[in-house]
Amino acid sequence: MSDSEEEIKDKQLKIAILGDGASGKTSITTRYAQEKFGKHYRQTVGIDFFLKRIVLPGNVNVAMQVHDIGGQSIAGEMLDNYIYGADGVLLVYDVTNTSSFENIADWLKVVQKVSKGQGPEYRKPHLALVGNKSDLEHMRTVKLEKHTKFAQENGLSSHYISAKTGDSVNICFQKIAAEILGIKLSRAELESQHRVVKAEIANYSKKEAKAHVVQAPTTSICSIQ
Ligand code: G3D
Ligand code: MG
Repeated sequence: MSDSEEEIKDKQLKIAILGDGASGKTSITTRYAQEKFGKHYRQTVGIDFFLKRIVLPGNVNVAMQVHDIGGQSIAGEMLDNYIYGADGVLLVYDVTNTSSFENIADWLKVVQKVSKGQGPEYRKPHLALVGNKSDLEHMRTVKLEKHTKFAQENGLSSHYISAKTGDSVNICFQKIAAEILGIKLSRAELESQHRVVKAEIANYSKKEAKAHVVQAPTTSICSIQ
């Protein structure tokens, strides 16, 4: 077996989801990791994340570690911990809420500040601009051109998704993971939403008032409220 065949292909990516309150961060996390909408796990202190395993072309197994910042505001003390070491950051806004889009510039600054303070070995995260609630097209207030311009000017990848319907959620994460790892997705893969293996989520004690996410070697565990 050649070296390249023996190469370990398991990767883990840390993905942080940032954006204004009510832009849909928790819904996106829940949709992606559990393929559900509306049954939110409750946020708590500390770092909560879901782990979802996907397979990218070339049989690259990727564990997507998705961090939802919860109730953290833009000035939150814990925020830097979420951002630090992230391979990818989703900057989420609500397409029906103009101020959530305008505030993306500030969220971006927070991410850039974390990168700025690091040494030369620090790898800056892939940045993605995510317009959520695309199902509410009729209520959209943030024009497509504004979204595209901001993404281009700031070197962000560009995505429209709906956590509610699930539209483009998987492919958004898939594209971001592929981009980070330098893997090219074929057209068929870009069109397919079915390369996801499985989200491994176990019910934790319902008695717990707060959610806990415990990282186990092969799965993530969280409580679902
Ligand atoms: P946050 O975690 O960023 O604060 P949430 O945002 O995920 O809690 O979502 C805020 C509200 O927006 C929720 O409504 C949620 O149901 C709704 N929402 C999230 N994503 C979508 C979407 O894609 N489409 C639509 N139509 N609504 C969405 P409530 O009423 O529960 O506060
Ligand atoms: Mg939330």
